[in-house]
Amino acid sequence: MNFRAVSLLIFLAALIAGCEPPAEQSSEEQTAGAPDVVSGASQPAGPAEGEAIVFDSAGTSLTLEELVTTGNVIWAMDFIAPDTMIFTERQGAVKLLNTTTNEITSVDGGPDVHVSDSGGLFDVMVDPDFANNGFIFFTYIKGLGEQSAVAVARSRLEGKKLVDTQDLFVANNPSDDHAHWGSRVIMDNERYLFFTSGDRHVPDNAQSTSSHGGKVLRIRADGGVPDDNPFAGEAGAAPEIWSIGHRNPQGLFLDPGSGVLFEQEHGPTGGDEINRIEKAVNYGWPIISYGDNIWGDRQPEGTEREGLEQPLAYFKPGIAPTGICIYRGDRIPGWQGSVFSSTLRGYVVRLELAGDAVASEERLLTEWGERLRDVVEGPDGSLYLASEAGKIGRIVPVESKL
Ligand SMILES: [Ca+2]
Repeated sequence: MNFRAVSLLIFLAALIAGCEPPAEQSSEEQTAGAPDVVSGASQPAGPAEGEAIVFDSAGTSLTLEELVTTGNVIWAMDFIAPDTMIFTERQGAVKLLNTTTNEITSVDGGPDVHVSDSGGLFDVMVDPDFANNGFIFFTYIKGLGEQSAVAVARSRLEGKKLVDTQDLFVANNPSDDHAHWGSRVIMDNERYLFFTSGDRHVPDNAQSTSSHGGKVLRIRADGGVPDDNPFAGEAGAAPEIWSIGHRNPQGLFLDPGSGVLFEQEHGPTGGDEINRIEKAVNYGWPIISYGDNIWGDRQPEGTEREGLEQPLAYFKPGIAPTGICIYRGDRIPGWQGSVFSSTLRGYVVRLELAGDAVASEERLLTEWGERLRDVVEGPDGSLYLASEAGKIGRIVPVESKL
């Protein structure tokens, strides 16, 4: 059966299930309503109650510790102290988790979030100089009348309260569409903020240098625009743009080991990508893709064209990727330099890279059965995962357990 035929089956299955997809459907949304026909199996069931998940990876016996369950979609995590995580829930809440006692503390204040089907409060990023300035950065959906737009905000955390919240950026492509937002934010060593913005179901946004849609963007920590951004001096162009041709980029990570900026995005169907982001480069969407835009009328012309960058890795069938990080800890030595992608398909992808190529791939935690929203390395060298069911888990070596 060819890929088209499989795609048609997905479409028919979705119709039968009574969940007719919108005009264009991303791999993210397919996992939400339609059966997972591509892999031929529904999401795996979770483990029996009280049964530990133990698995081997890179020569180490590992186990998953489930810390908490909030019941809400946890979108992002970061750390303000070695044992204190700050995390976001898509419905707008910001919370602290003590990763030793598992105590959760609600935080007041923060951005005024517009909540829709798949949008609301997204990423959270702790300023590298947090101990001195208290800054916390967020990406979120800002309501603009009947429409909404991706925004980046900065607050200051005072105890259990976010104060002095201000928008640093509001995207110039507001829409009443309710998906394809992106969005993640990171800060580099020179205190530039890099963040992602999705195409909002307007594929041509991604190729337009006047639109913030479908881009990686770069601003200063105070919201100002650096004048060495690639389109900063161009008439009619959006000066915040750093790279173009992205679809729905939900992962962004600056690797402290290599200095490389990694981006990860949902493709149309079977074209999810990991890219190495460089200034002014065009990553191709919607002109080229390894996926089929089966729900839309804008079909990629193929997989390659001169002048358009190839992904570092692509996934076909898709994995519905969300967060991404590179492991640089010492607690699990075999994982040094591995790329981790959390996915909505109920597993974590681990890639080993060799130069510009993927040397090996494995899928972990299928037995947990969680739709995963984020993956981060903690200060303790454990790998933390967050799920749409509101679970936070931590992968640790078996021998480190008492
Ligand atoms: Ca691409």
